Amino acid sequence: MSELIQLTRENEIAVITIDNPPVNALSPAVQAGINAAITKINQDEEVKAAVLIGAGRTFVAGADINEFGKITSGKAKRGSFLPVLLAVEDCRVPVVVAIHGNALGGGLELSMAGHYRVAVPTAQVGQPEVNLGIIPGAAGTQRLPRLVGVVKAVEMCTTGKPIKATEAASIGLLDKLVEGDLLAGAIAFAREVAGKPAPKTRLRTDKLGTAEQNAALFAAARETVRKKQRGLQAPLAAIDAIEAATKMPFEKGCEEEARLFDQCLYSDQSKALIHVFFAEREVPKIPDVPKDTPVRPVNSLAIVGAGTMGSGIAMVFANAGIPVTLKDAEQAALDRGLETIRKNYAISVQRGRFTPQFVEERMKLIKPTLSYDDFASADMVIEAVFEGMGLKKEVFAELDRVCKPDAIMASNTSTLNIDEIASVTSRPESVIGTHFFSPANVMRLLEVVRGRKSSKDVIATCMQLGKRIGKVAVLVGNCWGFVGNRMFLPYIREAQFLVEEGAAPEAVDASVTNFGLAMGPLAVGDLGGLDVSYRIRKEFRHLDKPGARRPFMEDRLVEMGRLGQKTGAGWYRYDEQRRSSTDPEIAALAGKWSTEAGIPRRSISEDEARDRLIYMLVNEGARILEEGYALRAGDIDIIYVNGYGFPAYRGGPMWYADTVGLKKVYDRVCEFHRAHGALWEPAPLLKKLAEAGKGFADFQREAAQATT
Ligand code: T1G
Repeated sequence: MSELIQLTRENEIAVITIDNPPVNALSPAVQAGINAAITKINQDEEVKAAVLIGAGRTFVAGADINEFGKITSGKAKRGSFLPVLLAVEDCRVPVVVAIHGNALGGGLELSMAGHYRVAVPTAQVGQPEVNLGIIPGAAGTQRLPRLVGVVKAVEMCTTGKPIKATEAASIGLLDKLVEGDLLAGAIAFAREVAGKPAPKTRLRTDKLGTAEQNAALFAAARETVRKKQRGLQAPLAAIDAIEAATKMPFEKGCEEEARLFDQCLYSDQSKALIHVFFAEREVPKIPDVPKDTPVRPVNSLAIVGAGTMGSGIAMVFANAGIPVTLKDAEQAALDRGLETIRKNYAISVQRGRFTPQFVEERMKLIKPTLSYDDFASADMVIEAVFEGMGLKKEVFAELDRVCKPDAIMASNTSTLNIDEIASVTSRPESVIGTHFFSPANVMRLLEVVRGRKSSKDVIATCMQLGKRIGKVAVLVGNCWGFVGNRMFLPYIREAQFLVEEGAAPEAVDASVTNFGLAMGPLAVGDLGGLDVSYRIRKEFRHLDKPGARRPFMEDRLVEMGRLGQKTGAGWYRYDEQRRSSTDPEIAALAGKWSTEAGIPRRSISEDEARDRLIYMLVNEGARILEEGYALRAGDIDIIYVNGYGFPAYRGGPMWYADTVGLKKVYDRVCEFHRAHGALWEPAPLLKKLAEAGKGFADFQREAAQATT
């Protein structure tokens, strides 16, 4: 056998072990190895049953996702895993699949071709292919409904969410849960079934339902997908494939699945989602901070500021089991903070995300205080006070006095200069930015802001901490607005210009929500409060390009007291349940103010609005890349997908620009530059790549090659 597949014997039980670190992905060589092992078992009369198990930390996490890019780019042929699965299912002896860690995608499909499945209780099984814009491609949509029924199969294949082994056992997907040693348990189970007829999943039809039951079920499933997974193609294809399982013989169903799989695999959505998958795994790789950089322990956290952000951050760490000391200057503020935390937890319990017991345990981890004296033993402190440099400097001067020598001191600032904050301490190497996104206990994104003097162990600690607290931590540079907000502010500024030039707010927002963003820029402003960006615009007016056009619409709304959802009116009107409606007063105001400002009003197409919003992001992203404030174009994509509701199936702003073609994007930016002036000055990198016929991906590849 190859080193990827070992075949051993425990007396009359054969054991096939897959050993393809890190996740036993089903590369073509692994598939061939499994096939060879089955052939050997069929030829060995002494073998009465077989166990199939994974080495390392997990069973099989699926097909090797690296292969897909090779297939769609023509560098590799799409093989089929089906013959190997048939070989397993038609094996002369019963095959017991033993699962620990994850059996995902092809891993679950492989296990369903086995005659029996046993697992440790902590294992998870699933068909997550839709997260990659594809569907199960090895009869998963044909065998899963045969084992768990159509409803559960549709749910698992359209959401992509794995289920725990305990649930899988309760619905017949697993035959037994093994406490203790998995291999021993699987061998014992194999001995019990040896010599008996082995059930072949593909021959089962008892759970496939009837045509009339299924017709209603599939219609409802399609409706749900269209609502909850707006714009996504793969979940609908998965439903089609499962429907084929209920209407066709197994072989025909597999053919239909293969047709639908290819349709998805070659789609832009799948290429974008696979890019996001790998880009997210590139993010923790910091060229000058090696993977084995020592990290500081973070087993206790202190937070300064019990406002919305401080309370949310306290929940994030408490949820990860890290004790939190939460400080505010006044008891009333502290009480409000704890009340906010309790309310947020109550919502999570109501939604079934946490149990009351879990919440009680977490609340015990959060200790309120009014005094810095309680910070003395904290491994890390996060400052989350009002966004003013003066106050932050006061806080950090105090932290420098009270924190223990190796404490990490982080600021949750969203725009202020980390180096300036660090300058008031005696230990700038321990100062860093940890920019959480509101609501901190929900949004996955965490920008880790590297100060000029932030030490490598502090950076490594914060990047690793990200995964521990369930965040996607992205290292960004200390420019104004870091990466996300530095791109977002010109984006919302452009939205205002569009209204000032004649577009209705709802049309501006629709131009990007139709593109797939979760919310439009004006609705986002109303959600966060128009006074927030108003204050930022005022505070940083000195940074504006001299003579550049400035938006006036939102400032006027704020001065009228229209702050958005919190005042019942901003760009839109809001009822008590904060449901929005368009406000004719806005159109009247925009018309009046634009005329006064001498701005000609015109009708603006959805394409123009969308291009001006998305390409403003891209243009600023190109500057950030060139100036080195983001390590990779993929990092910018991960920031926008996880922090700003950019559709993952578009890959992120930089990936999307590459799919359009940078020459086309550049030409459009030049067109806007001619029409709208200095704010549309093309970024030099965008110009250079466009003229060279390259994309941001080429820039990233060439930069990576240059550093190796
Ligand atoms: N193929 C190739 N590499 C993979 C991989 C895969 N399926 N899964 C993970 N990796 C790499 C990953 O890039 C990273 O590499 C390392 O393993 C650790 O991953 C035929 C067509 C299993 C839950 O979608 O969800 O089967 O950065 O950091 O947090 O019908 O990996 O270290 O160089 O994520 O412990 C379906 C994808 C494929 C599962 C583990 N399967 N993987 O999470 O580690 S399509 C999936 C995951 C398919 C069939 C269809 C997670 C994980 P590096 P990690 P983790």
